[in-house]
This record gives sequence, C-alpha cells and structure tokens, in this order.
Amino acid sequence: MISPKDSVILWSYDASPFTQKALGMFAIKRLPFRWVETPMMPPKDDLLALTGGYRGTPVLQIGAEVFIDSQLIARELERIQPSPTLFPLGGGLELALVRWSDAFFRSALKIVLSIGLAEWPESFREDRQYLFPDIDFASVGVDAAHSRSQFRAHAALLAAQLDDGRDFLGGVAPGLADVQAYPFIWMARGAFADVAAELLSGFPSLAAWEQRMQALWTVERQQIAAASALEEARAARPVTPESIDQADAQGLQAGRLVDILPDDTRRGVVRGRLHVVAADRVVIRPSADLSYGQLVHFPRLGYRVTPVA
Ligand SMILES: N[C@@H](CCC(=O)N[C@@H](CS)C(=O)NCC(=O)O)C(=O)O
Repeated sequence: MISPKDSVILWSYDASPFTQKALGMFAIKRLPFRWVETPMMPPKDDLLALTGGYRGTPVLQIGAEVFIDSQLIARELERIQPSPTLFPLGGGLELALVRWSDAFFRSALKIVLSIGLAEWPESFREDRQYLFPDIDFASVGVDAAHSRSQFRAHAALLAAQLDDGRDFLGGVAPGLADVQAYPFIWMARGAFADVAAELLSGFPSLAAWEQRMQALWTVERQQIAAASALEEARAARPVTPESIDQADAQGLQAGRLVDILPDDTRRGVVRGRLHVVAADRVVIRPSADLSYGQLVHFPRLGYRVTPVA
C-alpha cells in the first residue's frame, strides 16, 4: 500500500510567495514530494477539475483528498509526518499568524504594484486587478510611501523577535512562524531589490535570520503531469469520515449544498455538499460536472461558507 507520505502532490507555481510557504514546510520537514506546476493565471482547467473551482496556489493532493490553502497544508503535513514539527509554539499561535502574514504580503504587493505595474503584460494586469478587487491598481502609486512604511513596520516586528539572539522566530528550531514571514522578505528581494535593501536596513538580527532561512529552503521534488495526478485522484477513494460539529456557528448540516469562497481575493467559488463541518475546517464533495467523488478541505478562517437556497 502506498503511504500518505509517498502520495503527497503539491499543485503550485514557484513565483507565488504562498507557494514558497508550502515549500518552506516541506523543507523544514525534509519531506520529498511530487509536484504539478500550474499556470500563474487562467486557464487552469486541471486545477479546477481537482478543486471543483478554486484556482489558487498552493493546493495539496493526497489521493482523492484535496487541501486548499497553506493553512491546511501545514496541518496535513504535520499529521502525516509529525517530526520535525512545524509547530514549536504549539500550533494555534503559528496558524493565527496567517492574518498577520497576509497584511505583510499586502504591504509588499502594493510596493510591487507602485514600482512595476507598467511593465506587466496587460492580460496579467487585468487578471491581478480582478483577483484583488479591494486594491485600486490605478492609484496605488500615490500611497507608495505609506506601503513602504507598513512593510518596514512588519520587518521591525521580526527584528524585535530575533533581537534576543534566537535563531528562529519560535526559538531554536524553525517552524510555521518563520514560514509565515520569510516568503515576503524573499518576494521583496526578488521584486524590488533596491527598495528592499533600504526598507530592511538597520536590522542585523533579521539579516542573519534571512540567511538561515535561505539556507533552509531546499526541497526534493519530482515533477509530474497534471493528467497523471488527476488520474491518481480518480483511482483513489477518499478516506475522511463524515462528521459535523453540533455547535457549529452557522448550524451547518451534513449533505447541505454550499458555496465556499475566500474572503480576501477572488480565487474562485466551489459548490458542493458538506461532508465535514468543524470549527477549523469544512470538507465538501464538489458538485461540478467534472467531479469524481473527491473531498475538498477548506480552512474556516478566511473562507465564507454560504448555503445555497
Ligand atoms: N490564504 C491562501 C492565499 C493563497 C493565494 O492568495 N495565492 C495567490 C498566489 S500569490 C493566488 O492563488 N493567486 C491566484 C492564482 O494564482 O491564480 C494561502 O495561504 O494558501
């Protein structure tokens, strides 16, 4: 029998800092994996067939189970290989940092937009404006100084944590807290190197941590075709048992038809019937035409579940 470890497949593209989070998790766990490279923008038919309609990156596949968002990828990798842990601080705190991490990302994204938007191909610009409806690409340059101040303020928090001489944010070992932070320093160095050098100056403990994180970020992966990953999903059977939290805040019940979508960017809507309802996740069986009985797991944090009338 193939073990869950051997069957892990990451669907992603490397330019995304959120993909980098997933890569960092695999690196900390020294866990080899298989990888399907997805396009950066639609069409993404293979990924949509897998997820039932979610176009984002990263997504993890284990047989006929699909895990949306870096939050659930962290939990799943921890489940299949507990050591070395991603959660040296206990788990909840490191997972809660996802919202802080998103704010750090947005400060970096706005700097990218204020500097490089004019160079982007029009189709990519239009796609990204669609993805981020709350950011007005046309006026983001006007607010550039503020965005830079926000990015530097986030970096200063990291330095404050590291100034006591610890190697990683949680102490002696790297963990999910580091993974929530490093990709945006990486993004800044790659996308706006000169400005990043200024905004990250004066933080020696942060610079030393950055070197350690860079050294850590190596992964062992084998690229496979989307078609063979989908074939594997079709051939497998999902294993997660049905379960419903009787204290669910929305009173959701098994079998209910719902739409699920991220509450920050337009990464797609997935319609399906509820299979698991818990405080921290929901699992559905997508009802899209192309579905083949897979189970798709979504975090509750940052995702809106709407019953379909
Ligand atoms: N909260 C999600 C955020 C993922 C996310 O926003 N990914 C971006 C890439 S930077 C995305 O999917 N963009 C749309 C696309 O790639 O099609 C996570 O942590 O996985």
